[in-house]
Amino acid sequence: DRRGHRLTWQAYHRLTDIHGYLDYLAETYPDLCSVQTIGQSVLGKDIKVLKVSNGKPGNKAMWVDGGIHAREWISPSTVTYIINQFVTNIESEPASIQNMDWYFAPVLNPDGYEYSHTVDRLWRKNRARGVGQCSGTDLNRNFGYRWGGKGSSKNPCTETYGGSGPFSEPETASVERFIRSIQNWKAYISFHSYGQYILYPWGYDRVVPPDYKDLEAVARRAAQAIRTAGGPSYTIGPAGGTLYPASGGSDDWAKGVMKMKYAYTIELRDSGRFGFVLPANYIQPTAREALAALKVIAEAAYLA
Ligand code: ING
Ligand code: ZN
Repeated sequence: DRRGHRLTWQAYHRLTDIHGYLDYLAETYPDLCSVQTIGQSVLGKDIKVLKVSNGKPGNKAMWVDGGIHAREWISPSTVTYIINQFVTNIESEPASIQNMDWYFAPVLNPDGYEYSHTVDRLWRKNRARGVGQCSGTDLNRNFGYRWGGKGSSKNPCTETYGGSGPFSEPETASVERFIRSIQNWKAYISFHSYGQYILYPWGYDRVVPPDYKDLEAVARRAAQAIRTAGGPSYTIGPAGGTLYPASGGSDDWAKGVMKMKYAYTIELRDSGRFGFVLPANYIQPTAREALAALKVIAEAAYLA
């Protein structure tokens, strides 16, 4: 097939291969999968979302994204691994997975992802041209809830530059527009690396939302599922209090503005030995445990 093709999880893939895989799924499983381009990056690359749905009216909706940060290659790989498991095994999955509208965005920062493959392996931000010599906005400081507060910078030369305003970047603006166009969201999950954390709002400061006990309980069960799947220990807690305060994060916006109850940022492997440059032989074990965690969140969202 010229357009779509399969993928493996033994190597990290370039953007065109990941997009080709999404197209392949839509062609091969038209009753289950569809691909939408929700917008374009700064440099004009497509931002693609794969919807996996049995089409039942009244399904709840779940959002899963990866690749907000360019160098965190394990994140897009994990999202495509999860997609593959769901699509090829849908009839053996529980109701919480079958009767749910899934929206997967494996690479939200396509320019940065390609730049990290071709120029600078440790690039984090998007590729917006700055005013001076510094380029890039941190997309995980550019979402519109408590934008510009603690843990984000006004200086375009820093790694946590939040942009000129909330949703100033086409990548985040596309996500906002798309998520606003759909109702019935129950959960938002964003995969990052590294550190092995399951984090929930708030990120903007060391405070928690009123229903944090629900988020904490589900996070605890998700971390336990990771251990049961043979994975390592993941630390759970509110992002601001557990890692560091960071305003303008995607999960804060998902919960604070879009009212998606179960909003999580999952920091995948490892705990620092390889960091962002995680060898490809870790893709499958890492993605397998992430799938176990996601299933726990899906079950809670299904019942919510
Ligand atoms: N860590 C996240 C970051 O954007 C984070 C931590 C999580 C911030 C949730 C805000 C909300 O800095 C990585 N590794 O990107
Ligand atoms: Zn990240």
